[in-house]
Amino acid sequence: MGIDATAIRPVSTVDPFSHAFLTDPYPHHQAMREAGPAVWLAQYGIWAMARHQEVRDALTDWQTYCSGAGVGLSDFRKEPPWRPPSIILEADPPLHTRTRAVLTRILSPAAINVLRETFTREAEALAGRLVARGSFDGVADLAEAYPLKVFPDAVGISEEGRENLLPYGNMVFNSFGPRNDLFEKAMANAAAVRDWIMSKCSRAALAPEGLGMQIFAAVDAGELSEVEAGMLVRSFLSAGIDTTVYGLGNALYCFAQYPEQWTILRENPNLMRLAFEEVLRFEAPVQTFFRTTTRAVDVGGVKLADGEKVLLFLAAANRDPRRWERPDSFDIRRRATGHMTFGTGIHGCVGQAIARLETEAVFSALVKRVKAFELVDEPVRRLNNTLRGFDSLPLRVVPA
Ligand code: OVV
Repeated sequence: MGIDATAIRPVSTVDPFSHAFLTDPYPHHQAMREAGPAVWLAQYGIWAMARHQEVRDALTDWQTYCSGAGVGLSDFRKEPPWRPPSIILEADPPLHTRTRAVLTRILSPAAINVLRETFTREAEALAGRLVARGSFDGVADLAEAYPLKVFPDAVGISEEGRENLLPYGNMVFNSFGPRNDLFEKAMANAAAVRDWIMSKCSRAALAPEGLGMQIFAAVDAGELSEVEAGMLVRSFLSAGIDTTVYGLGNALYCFAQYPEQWTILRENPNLMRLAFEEVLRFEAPVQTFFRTTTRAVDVGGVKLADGEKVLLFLAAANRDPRRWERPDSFDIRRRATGHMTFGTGIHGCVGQAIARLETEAVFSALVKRVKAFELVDEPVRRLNNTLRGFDSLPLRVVPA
């Protein structure tokens, strides 16, 4: 009872959702890693973890660190969520086990490989057009254009209204943070965007052969209800676009910033998969996710109570010097697998095969055609409470 004289509580006053932090998070990540295995963020009354070991341990212990109370700052047990919770992302076993099994099957590497021909053809055509133009915006013309074409096609949704997909992703990923300016701005026009998304999630709206209709096949097999199937299509449309858009943009940025790494890739195209892992480690498109404790837990001597929000800094784990040599250098030849950008454990990214396929298709098409990328103007960041990436990347390419 009473005060535990040995208890330690590292504290930080930093706001991880401020413009300053989001613009350049890396010095703050370092400070949080050095402050302790878990750090109390006084401004929000939450815990944060920034070391690789602790982030990994939390992600692999879903019994202690649950997702059902939401994977953002908001605690769904205390305040109503802005939309009905995702039945995969914001769910725990046993519900999660059942929904996850369906998506694991539909998005398995073997199932996704069926898309390779189409994805490659689209990437070759787009890369050909852009390299012929010579200069373009790496974000609008490539990082957004490509996923916005191939992913909705693969899911099987209509062409009409696809301009709602990016605003919806912006809403979803900003909503994991506090109700700050980024959140409020993303929610402008929320009702119309949400209505369009939901209208695309029904059986009637989906093409017969797509990934969306494959979810409805699981209803016919007795694995899901009709309503649950629609909710999982919503998960595709929530998680499937912005993540890859930001990932492709960050990859372009890395290769423009470190041209010698592009040269290495051109000389060894077999490094493609490793190179993508290194982009994900070095400039993680998804920076953070929250969990909520289900019991009191001791994290390396720091005591967390039951029912507390824990902010997991995936991107800080990715540059933890306890885990990585030269963590702040972008080196496509390193073994970057083990980064936390896809998470790990039962909630580890279920769409990673399709993310890898998109990136491989785009960069295989570029590696044949582009000798070098040059930034012709300052890249402009697009700040987001969860994602890290760009609003524009004014690029010129030197053709191969
Ligand atoms: C991984 C992720 C991100 C955002 C939304 C969802 C999943 C969802 O299931 O809605």
